[in-house]
Amino acid sequence: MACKRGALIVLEGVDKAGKTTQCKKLVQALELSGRPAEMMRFPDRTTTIGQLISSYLEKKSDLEDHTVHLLFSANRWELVPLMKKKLEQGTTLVVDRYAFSGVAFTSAKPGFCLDWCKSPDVGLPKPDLVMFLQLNPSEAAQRGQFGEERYENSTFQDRVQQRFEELMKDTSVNWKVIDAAQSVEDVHTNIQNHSLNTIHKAQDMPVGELWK
Ligand code: NYM
Ligand code: MG
Repeated sequence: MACKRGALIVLEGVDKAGKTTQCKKLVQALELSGRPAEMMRFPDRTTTIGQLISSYLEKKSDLEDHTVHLLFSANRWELVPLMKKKLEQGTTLVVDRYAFSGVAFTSAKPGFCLDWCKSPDVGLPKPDLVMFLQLNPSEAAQRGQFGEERYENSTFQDRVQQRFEELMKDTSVNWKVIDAAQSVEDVHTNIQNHSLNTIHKAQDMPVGELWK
């Protein structure tokens, strides 16, 4: 390798856990310390597929449940060439949601099992680290109202949380649970420590394949 590769770092968690805030702070901190880093988020609503997803989430359109699941996955796959390029160039990617959200949200719907939900994402670039921002539902509720988008209600979010817990039993993924009830700064410090450790370890390893 001409240069050390970047790390693929994912933040997951239910809504209101602080993922977006923490992704931004992490990218800023890495950049300040001279480590190239960029933020990505899924769904990426800017692509053609992303626009279909966005319209579904905003309840402007209806899509059959399997169909929308596959669109979320396709939206990740379409960005894989770019992700691989960035990682190879030495840029660390800090990603706001990934395949784990995909599985947790669809499998929270009736009639979907974890295995079916995982299958379209098998083989995606494997995150070197997945940090789960843990926040119990009552604390999340204190952070304000849910928005108007699909899935943004506490009954559904409870089911999503249970599905994330199932996914976290998989020890082939490098999960770290972060207590998101701490202050923004304390959560950040925690996340930064795990990330620096991961960036260091990942640089000499090839990027893996998820769930393979
Ligand atoms: N979501 C996100 C899914 O249902 N499947 C997926 O694969 C991904 C990545 O989209 N409620 C859901 C979770 C969120 C919603 O996310 C939009 P955000 O981070 O609020 O834009
Ligand atoms: Mg949201």
